[in-house]
Amino acid sequence: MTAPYQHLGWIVSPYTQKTLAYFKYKNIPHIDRTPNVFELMRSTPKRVGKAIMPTVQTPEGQWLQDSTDIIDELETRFPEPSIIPTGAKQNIAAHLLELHGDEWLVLASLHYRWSRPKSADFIVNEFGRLALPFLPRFIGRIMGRKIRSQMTSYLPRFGIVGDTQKGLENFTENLLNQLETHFSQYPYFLGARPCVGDFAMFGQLYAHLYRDPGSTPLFDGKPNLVNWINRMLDPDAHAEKGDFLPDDQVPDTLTPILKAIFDEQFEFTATAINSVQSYVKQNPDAKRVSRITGEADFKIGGIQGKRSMFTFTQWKGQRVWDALHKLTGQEAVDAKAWLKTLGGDALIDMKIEHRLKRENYKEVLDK
Ligand SMILES: N[C@@H](CCC(=O)N[C@@H](CS)C(=O)NCC(=O)O)C(=O)O
Repeated sequence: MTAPYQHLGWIVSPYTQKTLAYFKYKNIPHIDRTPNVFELMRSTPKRVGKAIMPTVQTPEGQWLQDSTDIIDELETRFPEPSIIPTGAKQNIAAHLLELHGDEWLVLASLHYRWSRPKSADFIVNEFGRLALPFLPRFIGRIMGRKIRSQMTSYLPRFGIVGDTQKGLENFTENLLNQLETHFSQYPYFLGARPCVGDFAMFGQLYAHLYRDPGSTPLFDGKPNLVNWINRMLDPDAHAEKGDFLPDDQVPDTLTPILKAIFDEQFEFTATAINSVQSYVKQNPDAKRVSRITGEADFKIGGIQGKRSMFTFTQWKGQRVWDALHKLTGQEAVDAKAWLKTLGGDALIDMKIEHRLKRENYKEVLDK
């Protein structure tokens, strides 16, 4: 018998919850392991280049990293039921939601975790318990505090400082209300089957916002959103494997969410992608682009801030761009007309001449 997949990560990590939910939904035989601090700091960098989670080892011994690469690879190995819709609009919507969960909702996750003393205290304990399971709690807490200072040192580069914190709360409250309305009518984002966007959004919503005690009350009075979380957590208990909505329908209840993505996140995404494009134009011999390409203005929940632009944003944003720009003929015309109703001009007009790909767990220019 072949060894099952090994899935490594911590329950408190949103990207780990994303891939774990995927393994469960697809019924892929796997062992879910919690790496301790030694495995994380010493072995993981040898396997995938840095201390990060989640990581997955395939039965052949290959290591996969980045939740998106993990899911993409497993989709080729376990294609049914696919979490990537084939309808043009549904496919774009699924990838916009993926981008939103992975690259934008993470700001809210970080903000609430570290600004709510009840959550921060809970997480210091969790970090200690997960990193050093064999040592007494008080030693675990020392380690937990060390990880907390590393994590909170990242907040300014994501623009999570000063007034934007109020913006993040406006954004989160609106989003959760919109999700409650949506899930009161549909089991998943695009009907009776989860798409790649369900997994990305679930990771953030569950691992941080719902599970951390300081932000759990955000879910009060939102039974339908909580039911969706429970479906994502335990797909076996909700066994029927349904389909995406017919005729490439994207529910109207997603319209406010998609409009907000274009109004705020996508504007920043386009700026970050342009900065990579200009860098390559000015440095035509470059093989790599640095991980951070500079600072830019951004807006969240109506509040303006400044944050770093990550090259990674292009790699993830390319997936949405591909979903649109692979279309031809009437399908492309219809998709663009639909995107215009959502304020998606930045996506329609975006030019990506210099693409990025992932090689050895890093983003490099696709030359
Ligand atoms: N883009 C990566 C992000 C993974 C990630 O940021 N993981 C966090 C935990 S949720 C981590 O390990 N951070 C450690 C670090 O970046 O130093 C993915 O989708 O897998």
